[in-house]
Amino acid sequence: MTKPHPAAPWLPVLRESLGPDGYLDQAGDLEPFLSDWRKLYRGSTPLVALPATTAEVASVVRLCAEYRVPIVPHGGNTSYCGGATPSESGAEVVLSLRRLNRVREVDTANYSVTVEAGCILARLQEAAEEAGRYFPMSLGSEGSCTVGGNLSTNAGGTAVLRYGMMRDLVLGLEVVLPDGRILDQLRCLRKDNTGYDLKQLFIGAEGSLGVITAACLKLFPRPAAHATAMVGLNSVADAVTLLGRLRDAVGDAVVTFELIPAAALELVGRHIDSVHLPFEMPPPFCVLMELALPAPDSDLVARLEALLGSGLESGLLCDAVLADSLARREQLWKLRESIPEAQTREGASLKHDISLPTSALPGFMAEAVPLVDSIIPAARVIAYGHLGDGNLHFNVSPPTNTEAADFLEQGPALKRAVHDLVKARGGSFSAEHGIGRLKVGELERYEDPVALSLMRQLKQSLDPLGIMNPGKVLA
Ligand code: 2HG
Ligand code: ZN
Repeated sequence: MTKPHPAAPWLPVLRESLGPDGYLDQAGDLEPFLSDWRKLYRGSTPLVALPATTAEVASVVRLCAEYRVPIVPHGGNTSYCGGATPSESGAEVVLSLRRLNRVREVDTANYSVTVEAGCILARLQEAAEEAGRYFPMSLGSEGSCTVGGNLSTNAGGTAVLRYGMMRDLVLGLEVVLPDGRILDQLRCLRKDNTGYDLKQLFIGAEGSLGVITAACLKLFPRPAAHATAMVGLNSVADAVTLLGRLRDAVGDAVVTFELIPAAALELVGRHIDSVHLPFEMPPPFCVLMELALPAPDSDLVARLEALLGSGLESGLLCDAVLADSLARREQLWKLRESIPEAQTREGASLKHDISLPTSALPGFMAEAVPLVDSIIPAARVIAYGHLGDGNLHFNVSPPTNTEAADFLEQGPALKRAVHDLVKARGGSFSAEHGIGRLKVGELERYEDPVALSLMRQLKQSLDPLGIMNPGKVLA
């Protein structure tokens, strides 16, 4: 596909249909839409469409289908895989959902909320809170990512252990199909066995099968009691054992269980202002854990304290701090949430968003760390994150005093080795960040051929013109 001629017939038609507030086409205004959050890609586009209603999205898509113009749906631009960035061809229209951002309805008795795709996640959390309810999706980028992006990438975050991924939070969906028809599955039902569950097709499809315009999502009782702690451990195996003990003791109250290796805390301590490192002697691993219950429960902290006490006595834990105030809780969370930024400030890094059965993580780590060292001697493995979900951000920083370019040259070999090992151990090379443009080749390489061919058939039957986010998810 090549850049449209400035007199391409569809440009004025699109402008006319959207109205003066409904698009951007000046170079300065287009700029923020041309590159992804990680700056892996830089594309180009003649126009960013800004429809404000589902009907307007449908008419943009209908016109694009008529003129065979590819569409790149765009939310908060926080994708880790370049899923919302136009290609370099300059022939694709960006479709920003940011004006389609209303919370349409909170149904407190049904514990549900109907919200439009461009709504910022933090705004949705507030709307739930204002209604005395709770929306649990919690991400580092929640102040700028959108519900449509969360749905399209099936976002994860730090409360998956208790509440599931975005897919698990969806009751109904409204989608504009690649031919401009509106698929109305916006039912707020927990039970609905009426044939194929079509909405699931569009969740995690990264805009390649249609444009999600609204969703009905589950709400929950607001947690009223919290207990937060950071503990020190000698190994990943001990962390897995601790998780089992916690779940046995308090069940679903375990919301968060995040692994933080010493190397990650070291980066945070060096690069992030006003952090308080919890332990004088940094243990090989820390875990940030949070328990929560909907009803006020003054015992929750005491129960966690007792559990940690017996963990210390038995030698499972080497250290522990319990948050005894809101300020302390926030300090502990800041240590975890600052890791991505600290690693970015440290310089180049190679990221692998992997998942395995939680039980397989210790064995994986035992093999993966020496494997990294055999490819890039003295590279620093910063494998952190959602251990409770079996999902680690197996990120690698260069050995100290290494040129970024020399290090990054090893990226493809490292990725191959890490992903091969993940595959061999029954895991996934994309746990929560999606495929986007970055991992199209990985999907081709690792996905079951029957699954891949079904995916291609679905793409072909829903989007025969190939105009929905081309080059993302599938080549
Ligand atoms: C997190 O869990 C994010 O903090 C970012 O998913 C992970 O930077 C990363 O690799
Ligand atoms: Zn993550």
